[in-house]
This record gives sequence, C-alpha cells and structure tokens, in this order.
Amino acid sequence: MTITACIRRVAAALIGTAALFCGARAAEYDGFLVKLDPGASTLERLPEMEEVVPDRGLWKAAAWDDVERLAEAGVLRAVEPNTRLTLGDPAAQLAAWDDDEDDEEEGEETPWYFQTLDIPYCRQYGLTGKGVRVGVLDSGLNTRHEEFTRARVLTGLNYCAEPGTAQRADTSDDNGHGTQVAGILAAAEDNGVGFAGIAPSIELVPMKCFDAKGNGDTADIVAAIYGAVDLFHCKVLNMSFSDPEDSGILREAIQYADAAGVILAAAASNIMEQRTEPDPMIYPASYPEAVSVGSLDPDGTASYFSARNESVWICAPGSDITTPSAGGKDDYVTCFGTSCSAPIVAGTAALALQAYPNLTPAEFRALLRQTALDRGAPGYDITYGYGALHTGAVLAALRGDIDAQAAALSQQLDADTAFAAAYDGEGKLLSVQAAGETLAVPEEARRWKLFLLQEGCPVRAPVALRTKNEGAV
Ligand SMILES: [Ca+2]
Ligand SMILES: [Ca+2]
Repeated sequence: MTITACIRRVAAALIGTAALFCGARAAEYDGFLVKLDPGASTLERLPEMEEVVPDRGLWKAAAWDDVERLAEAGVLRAVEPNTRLTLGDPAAQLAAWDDDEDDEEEGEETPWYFQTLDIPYCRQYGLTGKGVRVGVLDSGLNTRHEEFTRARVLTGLNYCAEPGTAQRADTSDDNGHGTQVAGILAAAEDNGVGFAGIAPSIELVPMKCFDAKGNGDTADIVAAIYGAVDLFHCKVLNMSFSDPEDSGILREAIQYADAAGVILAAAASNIMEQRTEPDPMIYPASYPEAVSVGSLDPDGTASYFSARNESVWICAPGSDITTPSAGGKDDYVTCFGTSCSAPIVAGTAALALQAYPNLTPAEFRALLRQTALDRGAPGYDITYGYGALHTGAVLAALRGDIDAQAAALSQQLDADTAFAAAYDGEGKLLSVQAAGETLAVPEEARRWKLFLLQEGCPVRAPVALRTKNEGAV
C-alpha cells in the first residue's frame, strides 16, 4: 500500500467508527510513524514526539492530534500507523534439550543440512564469513552461550529501549528467538560442543527490535535498518519476522539498505492456519530487494507451514534445526520455521561476500536464482520460489568452478548425465560437455570467471554474469 493510500485509510478509519488501520486492528498499532520535512524546526516537530531516525525526518507521534498539528504546520510528508509486529509462531520450539550431561561423549554434531548445502566445499576454500558484518534484527543475543564465546559479537543496540537510556545498550535476549536465529547463522565451529553455524566467523551485530514477549513495531525496525547501514556498516541483514502490512516507510528503508549494497534475507513467514492460495504477501520479505526465504524439511520438500506466494525467492532448510537457546550457557532447542531458513541464506551471503566483497545484492539474488535446485512444479513456483538453496553451488558459480556446479546439479539430474569441462591454459572455460553434447563457451563469456548453467538444464549454453570480482577464491 502506498503512503498516500495508507494515510487515506488512516483518515477514513478515524472519521468512521471502525478502528481499523491499514487492515490491522487498533490493538495492533502503537501511535503513528511520521516523516517530516527535513527542514522542520524543533518547534514545528512537537516536543513530545519520540525519535525514530531524526536525520531522515522520521519520528513517532502518539496521537492523531499530533499528526494533524504537523500537517497544519506544513511539515508532514508522510504518515502511517506504527504497526505492532510479533515474532509469534516463527521458530516454534518442538523440543528442548540440555547439553550438560553427555556432551563430552557426543562432542560437536554437524547439522544435517551441511551436506545438503555442501558447506564442506565452502570450508575447503576457507569460507567462514570472516570479516563480513551481519546485523540480526531480532530479540537480542545470549552472549553467555558457549556457542558465542568465540564469536566476534559487536555492541549492537536495543531499539526497544528509549534513546538515551542505559537499556539502549542492552541487547541481551529475554525472548530466545534472536539467539536461535544467530546460532543457525554463527554458532562456533570445531569448539567441541553443540552444532556449527553456516558462517561462524562473521562479525555479528545484535540489533534488538523485539522484547521478551516477541513484540516489536515498524518504527523500531525502520530505525534498526538505517542503523545497520549508517551506524554499523553491516553488509548483510537477517530479518526473521513478518509484518502483514505494506509500509511505505519500511519499504524506503529496505530500498536504502539495498542501494547501499546490503544483502537482505527475510523469512517468507509461517502460515499455520487459515491458508489461502496463494498465501497473503508479508513484509519485508515481499519487497523485491529482500530475499524471501521459504522452508524445507529434511527430505527436501517444502515445509507445510512455509508461506506460498509470489514473493518466495528460494527455500532453505527450516525444520528440525538444532540451535543455541537463550536459557543458559549450554542449552539448545530444536526448532522449525522460516525464521530458521532466512539465516541460512544470510550465512550464504556472508560466505559469498568473504570471497567477493564487492558482490552486489542484485548479483547475489541472481546467483541464488541461477544455482537453486528446481523443486516442485518445473521452473519458478510459489511454494519453492526458484528452488532449493545450494550454498556450495553459489560459491562454485562465483569461482567459475563448473565441476562443482555440475556436482550440485547432479542432485536433480539422471544419474547417467555426465559433465566435463575443458579449460584453456589460463584456466578459462572453453567448453562444457553434458549429456553427450559439447557446447562452446562464447568468446565474450570467457572474459569472466563467473559461469552459470541455465537453471535445471545442463545442455543449454553456459551464461555469463557480469561481476566486478575477478579472481579465484
Ligand atoms: Ca559448536
Ligand atoms: Ca519449481
């Protein structure tokens, strides 16, 4: 919904008797998110307003009277209800277990999806997300947990607390969701306990936007997105939450992050009941700049709860995932939800950025699309998006490693389909042989080290993508 339409809806709701705001119940919003003329004076701004991102003219107004006064002063550029969000059902806990008793015998287990995604291939090239800064917009982080003692955790911000208060620096996790998400992304590897994250060497920035009950609002999310870009200089953001309302101000923040080169991974959302076909669009996953991630079960099929709509870009493991919990220093939970799938894509982005720091968000989205393993109905579909994430194939494509891509594709090809690639003396790809056909790689494509096979079909010509990052990993 556009800002104008939103204002119209707000105005209509206020004039009429129904307490409906952009489709949300009155209980589901907290004041108004306003965008003011950047030139507005302190006086015109109203002293009682809370800051959201003051540099960008974003403030929170408690009541509609305030909004009207701002409009009368001629400084109001946009207004929306400040929608309340809840972490709610994502990452619902199926079971919890305590690692105290027998971890000495068990040691560290490899997550089941490391083989599916071919994480060992990435580790072979030293890819652990080292040096890549990732912001996790969630409920905070339990830094006392044994899986984070080695992690490079930066001091984040608690956006739930008022600016200027001591609580603003406290990003400890009183809910659990944030620690679970961060564990899937960055739990320590080879520390002899628990499990490992996809990108265990990232610089992790906990950005607390949800309180102990899992409640947050659009204003805090927007503030955190601008903070992630301008204050923390993150290269990847994970957003395992969903807003049923399209917000023009949130959309602008997402577009700003994308334009600044930040890769955005968002949970496609969980639909547990009252399904429609397709499921409704959910935000921020449905903004085109965000990678909307659906969930796969261990058998590779879409999880029943994973949203089916045209926002879905790709699917990643999101069921039967064991990860650290906020409870103590050695507690783990087994969870499911698209909240678990998004950090697997965020971790993949961190590995790709470690290898190629100039990779753009658009290039990353294209890589996901072109390396995904098609599932369900042939080609794009609203259940799987472009298909199942294959982290190894993403990195292989970046390296121009056609053999590794072939290995990934062989997961969905007949067993007798063989690949062979011929290179010239400089390691540039000359031809690809598949299913008995030999295809020459066009001269212009040889200049690039990024070669991708068209989705799902090994006998079509390799395609080249522009990349600013020449050179091997
Ligand atoms: Ca571990
Ligand atoms: Ca498909």
